[in-house]
Amino acid sequence: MSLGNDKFYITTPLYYVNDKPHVGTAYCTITADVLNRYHKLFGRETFFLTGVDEHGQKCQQAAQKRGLEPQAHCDDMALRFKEAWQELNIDYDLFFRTTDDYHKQGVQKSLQQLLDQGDIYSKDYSGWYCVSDEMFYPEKDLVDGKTPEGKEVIWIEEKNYFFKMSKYQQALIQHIEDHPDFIHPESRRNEVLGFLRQPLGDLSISRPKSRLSWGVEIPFDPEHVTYVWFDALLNYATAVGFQQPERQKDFAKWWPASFHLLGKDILTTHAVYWPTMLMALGVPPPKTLFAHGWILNKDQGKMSKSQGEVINPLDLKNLVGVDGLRYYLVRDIHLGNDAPISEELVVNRYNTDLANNMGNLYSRSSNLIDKYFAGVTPSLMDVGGHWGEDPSAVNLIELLQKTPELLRREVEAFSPSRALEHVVQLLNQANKYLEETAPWKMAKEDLPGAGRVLLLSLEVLRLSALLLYPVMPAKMEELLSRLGQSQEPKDWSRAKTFPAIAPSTPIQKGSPLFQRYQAS
Ligand code: ME8
Repeated sequence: MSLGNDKFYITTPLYYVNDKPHVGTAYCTITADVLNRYHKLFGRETFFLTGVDEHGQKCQQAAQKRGLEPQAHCDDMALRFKEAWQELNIDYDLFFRTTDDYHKQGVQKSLQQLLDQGDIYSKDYSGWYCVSDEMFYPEKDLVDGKTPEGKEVIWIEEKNYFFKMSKYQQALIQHIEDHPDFIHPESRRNEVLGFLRQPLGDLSISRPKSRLSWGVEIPFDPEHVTYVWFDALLNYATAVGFQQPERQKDFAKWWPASFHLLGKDILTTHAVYWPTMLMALGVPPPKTLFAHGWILNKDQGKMSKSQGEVINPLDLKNLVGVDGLRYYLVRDIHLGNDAPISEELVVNRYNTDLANNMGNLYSRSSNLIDKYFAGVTPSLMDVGGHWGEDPSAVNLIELLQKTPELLRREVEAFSPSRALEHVVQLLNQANKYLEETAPWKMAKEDLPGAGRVLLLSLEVLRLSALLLYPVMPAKMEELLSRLGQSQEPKDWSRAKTFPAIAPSTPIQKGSPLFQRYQAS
């Protein structure tokens, strides 16, 4: 796919503030953070947006339950999300809140524009509404009087304003057909095209204040507030300056967004409501929407705040560290698929890939450098001036030089789990090379030979640390520093440099990089 070489603007959904973050929302946010950090490493200027969705009935009810005013409830919840993201080392550029004034004004301007151009009308409406999803459901879609996912619906009769979404149905179908990268994975794209084979209705975009007062007031009817999805979706554009004349340059710079990451549960709102809203407003749709799968609970159902049974990401963090958790989520969950999570799975992955594979390579190499080379790297000249001709060294160097591009290709194809496999393979091969050559024995008869083996395994570690830095920023920073690379920039040219470690670089042996986790 072609992302262009310069800018990358990535978003997560804005999470509802009806409860605190859990491992499902952490999964989406960590994945976006990792993708963002990769694109930065590839040399792009990036912008990463996340935040919270504060309006709507769901939030109003959650505030009522706590005996708080909605704004006080939102302030508290926004803080909890921010704290969780800080603990998980999420490096966002903007934390968005839909209650911010500039956003509310952007929503009102958009509504006014659509009214003025004849894309909004009002009518009396009745239908089945699901508060949990904040959506109306057609009667035919209900299963035993509930939503297809089994959530409660209530009957509502009221005056609503409608956006003429149906007017843009053909243009949307055309857009999806002309832009194969617009919706990923492909199965989801087909799902949306299937949905669009039926006539598309218009979208109710208001709620009477008598039922719901917590929302952005409709600018042309103060008795109504804006439908929460219409308000929240606009965040992706108002965040970078949409409808703010003083920020036109920002908007021109960042829009269209490169990548909206979202769960498959909210694909319709993003793939149908959002692009038709943008088309009506005269703004191009985002480049790519990616619908990821669900983190499953014990019963193989979606882990969700409304269902109650959720894992706190911070508990898993206490087990294997932030980076261990981040690594598991990206390595074991193929983006787009559903996947289970449990302490056992997270710990197994941590032990296999991090404590054993990477950790062993580092501890063996650093210990031997300490023992035979006084803790500093020999120069290649001092150990024979070449890497040796044995096929395992030649193959390992070849793989090392290929790995950055192999990884990059997978990241750009939205497949970070496969990208990580390339690094794991490189580390596996380096460990095998160490086993075969046994530098701990070789050092006694052929010190230069052992030096070459160790230099090569340090090169593999250095490159792996750089390539895994977006996934495990703290641990890989530490590893790079132990390898004497803390002054080196983390950029793509360094990924392409071989050899990269200067002669006489001190290598710290230190404590294990990843302490092996022993189940109690
Ligand atoms: O839908 N597994 O907010 P939300 C994986 N406010 N991802 C999960 C998950 C799970 N078990 N549970 C939640 C909303 N997510 C709206 C969005 S955007 C303009 C408005 C993630 O709090 C997943 O990305 O219900 C899902 O789409 C998102 O959280 C929904 O969060």
